[in-house]
Amino acid sequence: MVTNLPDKAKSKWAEVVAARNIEDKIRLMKEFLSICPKHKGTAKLIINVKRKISSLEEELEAKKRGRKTAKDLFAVEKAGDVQIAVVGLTNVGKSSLLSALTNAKPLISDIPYTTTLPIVGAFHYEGIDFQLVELPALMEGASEGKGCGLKTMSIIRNADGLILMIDSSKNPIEQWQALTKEFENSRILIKKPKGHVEIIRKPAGVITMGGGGKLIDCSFEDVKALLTDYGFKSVFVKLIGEVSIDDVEDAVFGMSTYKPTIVLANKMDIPSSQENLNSLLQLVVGLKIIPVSCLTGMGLNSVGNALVEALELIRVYTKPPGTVKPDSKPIVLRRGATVGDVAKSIHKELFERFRYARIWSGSIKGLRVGLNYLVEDGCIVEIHSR
Ligand SMILES: Nc1nc2c(ncn2[C@@H]2O[C@H](COP(=O)(O)OP(=O)(O)OP(=O)(O)O)[C@@H](O)[C@H]2O)c(=O)[nH]1
Ligand SMILES: [Mg+2]
Repeated sequence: MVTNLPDKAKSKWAEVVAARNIEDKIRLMKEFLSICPKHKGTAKLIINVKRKISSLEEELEAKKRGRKTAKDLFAVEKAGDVQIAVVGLTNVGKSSLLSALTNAKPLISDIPYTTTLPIVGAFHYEGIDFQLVELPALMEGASEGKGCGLKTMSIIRNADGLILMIDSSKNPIEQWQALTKEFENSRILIKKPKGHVEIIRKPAGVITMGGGGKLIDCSFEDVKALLTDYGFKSVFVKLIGEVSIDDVEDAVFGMSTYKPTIVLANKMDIPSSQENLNSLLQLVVGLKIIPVSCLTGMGLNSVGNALVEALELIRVYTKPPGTVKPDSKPIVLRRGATVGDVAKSIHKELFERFRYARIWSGSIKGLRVGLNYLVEDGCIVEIHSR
């Protein structure tokens, strides 16, 4: 729904965007809230801005005290190729999953809320290094901050994908509804949207647009007018898929984010679980649901491939010119990646000095290609530079 903000509120948000320090941002966001009209179209926006204010206030407080805060303890440094957050209500078996798939040794217990801080483990699958992060259990109200919910949600927002865990021995519908309610409130999308928008700042210049997607209900001029209203001057508007003017406005407030997700229906070793699994399969469409048991290991060997498919990961094996064997560790990219992306992920200079590449993939044997050539899973690339 379009927020239909009055000009005064739009230009106030432009001031928020331009503010350089935390104190100013908090003050301006509060001013924004005081002039933002309250109606159905702005309800989610208002919740979001309030959340941003409380998170900034906490950051400010922490700076003043100069001490380690819960936020620092929650900090998870990304490692490996892909970061996956493991999310679910309490006692569903998140720690048991980390223990079964990774090198981590989390405490497993039937006492609720055993895991209170993120736990990290490395999971290797066919050349891909996944970093699994068990998050403290979500509870009702997490999206409003209950049980460190804001910090948990911010790790989810920053992750590359999600594993949602359900305890199949308990009512799966209630669990599903509880989880998806918190995601909706936090504007985290777990099903692939038709399209989405990223607003990328440029050091200078004008508003430009690209990315391969298309606008469905407006023109580039409309997008430019909207962004100018909000005080954006030099940005690149990246369109992915089919995008509406509402999606563009959403991106202005940095709201919706899509996280590729798979669902693990755990504890399938318990007899009553089968019936619950059937209800879950009926309720949840459009997501991969894998029945597993972390206790017996059943189904866990499907997790790696399901993540590859949900995140649309591809593995590219590079080899220096003149050699025969490619590197054993592939470069991990997303579907749609090009030879240029491969070069960039090896070294910026290799991209800048690029001349051509040779590709081996299925029946293609040493084909000479340029920067825009789309790479496929399992292909071998040899890059020639100046
Ligand atoms: N029968 C059965 N029990 C399981 C399975 N997976 C986990 N459990 C049990 O469920 C309880 C909770 O497991 P945890 O792995 O600690 O669950 P968690 O989601 O990490 O829980 P919190 O961190 O406390 O939110 C423990 O008693 C586990 O032994 C399973 O596949 N089958
Ligand atoms: Mg745990």
